[in-house]
Amino acid sequence: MALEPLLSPRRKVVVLVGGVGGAKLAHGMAQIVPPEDLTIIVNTGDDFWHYGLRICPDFDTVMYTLAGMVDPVNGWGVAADSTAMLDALRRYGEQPWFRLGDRDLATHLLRTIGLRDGQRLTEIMARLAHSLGVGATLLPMTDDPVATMILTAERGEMDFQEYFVRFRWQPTVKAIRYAGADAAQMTPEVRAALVAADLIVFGPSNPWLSIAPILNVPEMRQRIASCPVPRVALTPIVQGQALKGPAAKIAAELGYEVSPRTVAEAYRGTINGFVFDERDAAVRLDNLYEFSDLRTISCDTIMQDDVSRARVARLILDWTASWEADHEHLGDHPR
Ligand code: FO1
Repeated sequence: MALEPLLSPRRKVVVLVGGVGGAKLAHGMAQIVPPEDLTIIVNTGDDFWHYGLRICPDFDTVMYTLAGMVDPVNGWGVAADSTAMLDALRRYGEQPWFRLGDRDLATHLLRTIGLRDGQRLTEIMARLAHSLGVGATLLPMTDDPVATMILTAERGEMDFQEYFVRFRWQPTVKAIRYAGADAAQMTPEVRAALVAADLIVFGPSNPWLSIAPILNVPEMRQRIASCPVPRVALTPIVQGQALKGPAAKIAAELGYEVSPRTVAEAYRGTINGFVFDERDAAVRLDNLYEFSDLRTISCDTIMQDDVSRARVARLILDWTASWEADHEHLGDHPR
């Protein structure tokens, strides 16, 4: 649903996201940024093989959200999907712990066949997203396999979906690694989007589970850090709690203070702007990056509906547009 037309000058916007939380901001941006100016780079560290199918939960979550067909209750999967395939698996004695709906299955089938035929994930998903009517460009962070692995105190190391879904993020996290990230390559599409970007936004996604895998793709962190444009992150932690999922629990388990300060610290060296929630106005964010002039702003970051998503997106666009009067913060070559 388009709201008002964009008043500030047209800018190329790149948004980095994980799943449900990030998809909300991506959706807010999609309401106010022309599709040809919007690129969403999506975490693929959550991707895994399941019953012979390649599942890309974060990508699909963003795609379904922008297509207006995401399940409104879960925030992932297809709205009003049926479960005949899962029921049939149970009749064979299987105990499927990952809920793949019947319509959702079509996405996994076509993705898996495309990969088997040697196509790149970027190309396959561009085709599927286009078929669903998504106008913005959605890009996997890389075409190469990267797997977020969780070292837990109780059960040793496990892959992300086991930790997140099978064990309902209850095990204690001791460490996280991004297997395959070292060998992954940045795609030409991601590189081109970053080169053209006038604004880069990190969604209110989990810094360790969703954004860090993206930043760990070789070249990614350096390229983003050296973009002479506003690079703004939103906190997923509000009033000591995660907006959704295990961000607060993991922060505590890794020994960090559960606050937006920790989120901003996680992005040190990469961002030059940070959005935190007005409910955390008392949290001291000054002196965060002593020598780097991190700009901060607070607002109501909760994005419950279409209107609040567009409102947060608009705030980021307007706030960062106002920086352009002051080029010093953006490097020598302001866009
Ligand atoms: N999350 C769950 O908590 N339980 C599920 O059974 C589940 C199935 C699922 C199927 C397709 C899909 O695209 C996403 C799915 N998710 C499920 C969400 C997903 O595991 C997480 O939201 C992300 O990986 C974390 O960002």
